[in-house]
Amino acid sequence: MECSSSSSSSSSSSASDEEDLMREIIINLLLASGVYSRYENVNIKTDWWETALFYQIYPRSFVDSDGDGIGDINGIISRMDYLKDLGVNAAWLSPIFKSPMYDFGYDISDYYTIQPEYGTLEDFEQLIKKANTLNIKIVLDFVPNHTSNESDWFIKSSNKDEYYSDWYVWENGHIDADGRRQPPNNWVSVFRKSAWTYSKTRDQFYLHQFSPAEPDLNYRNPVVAEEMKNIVKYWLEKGVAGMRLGSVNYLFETDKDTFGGRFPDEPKTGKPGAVSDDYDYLFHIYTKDQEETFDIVAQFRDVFDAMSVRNNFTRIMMTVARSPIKTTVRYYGDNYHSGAHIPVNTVLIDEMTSKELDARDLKHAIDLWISYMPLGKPANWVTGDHDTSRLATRFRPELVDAFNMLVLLLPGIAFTYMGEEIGMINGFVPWVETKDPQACNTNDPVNFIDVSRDPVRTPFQWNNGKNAGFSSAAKTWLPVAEGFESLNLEYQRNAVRSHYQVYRILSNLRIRPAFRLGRFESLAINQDVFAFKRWYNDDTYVIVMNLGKSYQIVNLTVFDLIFGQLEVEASSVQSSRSYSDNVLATYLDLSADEALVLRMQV
Ligand SMILES: *[C@@H]1O[C@H](CO)[C@@H](O)[C@H](O)[C@H]1NC(C)=O
Ligand SMILES: *[C@@H]1O[C@H](CO)[C@@H](O)[C@H](O)[C@H]1NC(C)=O
Ligand SMILES: CC(=O)N[C@H]1CO[C@H](CO)[C@@H](O)[C@@H]1O
Ligand SMILES: [Ca+2]
Ligand SMILES: [Ca+2]
Repeated sequence: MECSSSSSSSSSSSASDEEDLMREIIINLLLASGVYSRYENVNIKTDWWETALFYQIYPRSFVDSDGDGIGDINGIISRMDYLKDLGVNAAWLSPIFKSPMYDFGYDISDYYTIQPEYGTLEDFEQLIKKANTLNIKIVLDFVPNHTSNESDWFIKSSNKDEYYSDWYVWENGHIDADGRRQPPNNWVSVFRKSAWTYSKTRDQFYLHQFSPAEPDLNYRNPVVAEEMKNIVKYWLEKGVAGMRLGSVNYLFETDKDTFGGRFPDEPKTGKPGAVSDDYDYLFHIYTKDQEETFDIVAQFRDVFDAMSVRNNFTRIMMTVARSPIKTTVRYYGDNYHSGAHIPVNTVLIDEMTSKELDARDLKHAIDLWISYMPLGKPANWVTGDHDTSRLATRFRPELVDAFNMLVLLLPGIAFTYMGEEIGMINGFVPWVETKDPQACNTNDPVNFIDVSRDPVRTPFQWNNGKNAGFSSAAKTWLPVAEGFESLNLEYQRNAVRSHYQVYRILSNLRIRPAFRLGRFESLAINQDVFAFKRWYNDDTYVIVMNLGKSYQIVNLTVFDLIFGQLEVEASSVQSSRSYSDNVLATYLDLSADEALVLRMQV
């Protein structure tokens, strides 16, 4: 097979000529529909989501349309064309429902209403409309585990309203020897400190696995489960293509009836340095991954399936459960329980914890997911979200393209957290401007930085104007990250080589059968160089990345059936290679941090 683009002659002229040529090639590559239409004829049916590129929008920080310093739905509408341009198939939005914002929307007070500062239901309907015209799907974050402590449901429950009384997990505490009120047991919340907060109104403690502003719903009450399913139905009927069920592994706590009616203490981990307020002080055997969870997940799935049949368009369910691998992949479902379409895979975050990247660790992480997930289901890859340090900061800015190559070209579904396509770095948010409850909870103006999630939520950097083009406000809800004058979309759009340009090339490559449907094989060629092969019929690619800080020479014929010459299809920004350059399979020199997408010449 031969790529239908005919530019095989690579001239070696002056740098600026070469840049012009490069730009021209990129533009042709992206715009000449003929290049890609050939691939679209491959007649293997995949459903829309199975190879989709998902883009996560954190609405508060994407675009502010009305100058109040807070991103909003109209802002998102105004940039839908940008998503189209990027090659995105679906956007998933962090929560946009009504919320007092103690946890920035993850504490929902009304699942049927849009948070007013983000817009109205009409705005949201406009968003769906606009997305439909561009053939982009919209997925919403749902947060089934807990509501806001300021929701009507919780207020009524606190007041022992007959209907709502059992909607939350209420327990008596006890008075200790010193006459102090103590919580029911030793459970600790993910955000530190006791998972129980006393309610004066009800004279009982309520459970919150996250912040005290986020009381856990009681899924042992069937009325609660029904109501939550109704919410899913409501939004699917509004036209959303799916919902993301965050923290599903926290839905159930152990059945206290099997412990004589009292929730038991969780055992201590004995982890050095962990104090009783810390989440890792305990093993969470009674508060995470309970068996009942898989049953409720299957019940939710039924709602999605019913809706998919009704409208002849698959509505997808994503689940997030950061658990041991064998547990996480159970959310795919089995013979007894249907599961999620997409159990979100965070191995590229959870397993790649060292700044000193090792190609063998990377191979190991990828193999981990592929080995444990059920055969025949699509994999999915995530390198970041609104809780996780950005790629450029977690590793090195030079490795942004390599990680985008992984996410976009590994088999299956890809997720990009907004800003990773331009390699945004964590912003600096000082203590006085800190908003994240997880950081505030430390009460520590020095060490808060270790847990604060604000740095990854700073406004999207559109251009070098006021507030990086995010907002016209005098002050934005979080400060714009330093360095936006040169690290922004507009700058990268005009640059010949930039993370953005690489990303667009990758999202176009993704459409080819080798990446949509092809087989996969990977190798840690040595400690620093990771490579993988994707092929479909005789169309074969090798993606190779030097994760180390020194020059490397590798021989790609270590892969079966790789030989001769390979042509460069994409190269990381610091690579000296350009599109259509040739390299020898037997001898490839890679500079530090260089990453390439190569195509076999046959
Ligand atoms: C809800 O929780 C937040 C955070 O803990 C607290 O500041 C607020 O007062 C609570 N609201 C009510 C109505 O109790
Ligand atoms: C369902 O949609 C597919 C394409 O998305 C179409 O081929 C098929 O005919 C549709 N079926 C019905 C019953 O409308
Ligand atoms: C990745 C993710 O969705 N994280 C959220 C999990 O739930 C907590 C509590 O609602 C949020 O604070 C996180 O942002
Ligand atoms: Ca706004
Ligand atoms: Ca729960």
